[in-house]
Amino acid sequence: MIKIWGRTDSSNVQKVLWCMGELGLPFDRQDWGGKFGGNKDHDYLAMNPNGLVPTMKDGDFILWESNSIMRYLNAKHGGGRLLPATPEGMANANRWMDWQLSVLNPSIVPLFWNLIRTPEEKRDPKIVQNALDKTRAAWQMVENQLAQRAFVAGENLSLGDIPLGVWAYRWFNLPIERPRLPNLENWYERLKERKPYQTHIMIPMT
Ligand SMILES: N[C@@H](CCC(=O)N[C@@H](CS)C(=O)NCC(=O)O)C(=O)O
Repeated sequence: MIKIWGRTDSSNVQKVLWCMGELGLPFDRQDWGGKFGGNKDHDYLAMNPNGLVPTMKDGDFILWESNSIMRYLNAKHGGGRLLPATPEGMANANRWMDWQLSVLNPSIVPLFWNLIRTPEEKRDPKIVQNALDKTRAAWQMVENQLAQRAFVAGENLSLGDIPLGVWAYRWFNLPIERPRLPNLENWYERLKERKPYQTHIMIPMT
């Protein structure tokens, strides 16, 4: 049984849970990190020196970094079906996974932290505005990508959609003004129809 350490409200844990849901993989998850703690314990740090969640164990194989865990699970237990078969298609999906880490995350995380995890009187309007501007620009890129295809790397859901879809749920539920991005909205509607998305992503934001 694949083992996962990580709390269910972590965006990075959610990626892995959604991925396992798409692949139909059973798993044994333990609440870890955040209010549950445990992530700075000696034994945990021996598995994941970052002291972050998620961590995965499959047999004797231990892995951290959510995007790498998804790539591993898809290759090892999913027959690669969550990535397009061609090198170009695969690179495209991988590119959006990397882009989530390098561009979308630094834009949207400060917005999420200020609006959801910071008491109103302590919020910094400058950080919020700056994050909002950057996040709108980031989603506009996804909007353009989705003009020609149902999902970011083609007509089927791929690993490229998962890191973006986790944050799309937060984006569409934050108390902010959003520009009209019809392709992004239609893609988000398609994600919301998926059972693993409903189970692992569409939960209260904390
Ligand atoms: N790049 C890592 C980032 C992991 C990460 O930042 N995890 C956060 C939760 S989203 C964490 O462990 N925070 C500390 C905690 O939960 O106690 C990944 O994608 O797995």
